[in-house]
Amino acid sequence: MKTKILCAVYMGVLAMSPMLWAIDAGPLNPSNTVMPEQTIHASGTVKSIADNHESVRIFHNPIPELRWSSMTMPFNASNHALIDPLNVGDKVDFEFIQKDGKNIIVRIKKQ
Ligand SMILES: [Cu+2]
Repeated sequence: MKTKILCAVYMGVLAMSPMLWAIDAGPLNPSNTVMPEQTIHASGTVKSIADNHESVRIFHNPIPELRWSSMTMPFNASNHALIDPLNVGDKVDFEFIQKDGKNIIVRIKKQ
């Protein structure tokens, strides 16, 4: 009896795994590398700037694309030169990509 249940669970996992793979493989799909960069647009206020200019904390407005409500959170910069002109308190429009669990700003400008 127990074996039968375990077997059923195991088959269920096996049946699921291709779907999990498909979701997992999405960002690594080679076809994505030739697609134009998929960026997410947002706006907000610079709350703090890392000394090395490689990241900032931004209070961003809601981002419906990601179902994010407004919050203060860290963003990395693809290039620290993006951060150089910024000051704490600046209102900004920016675009970022999501990669390896990080939110990486690729464009940012003061409003
Ligand atoms: Cu956020």
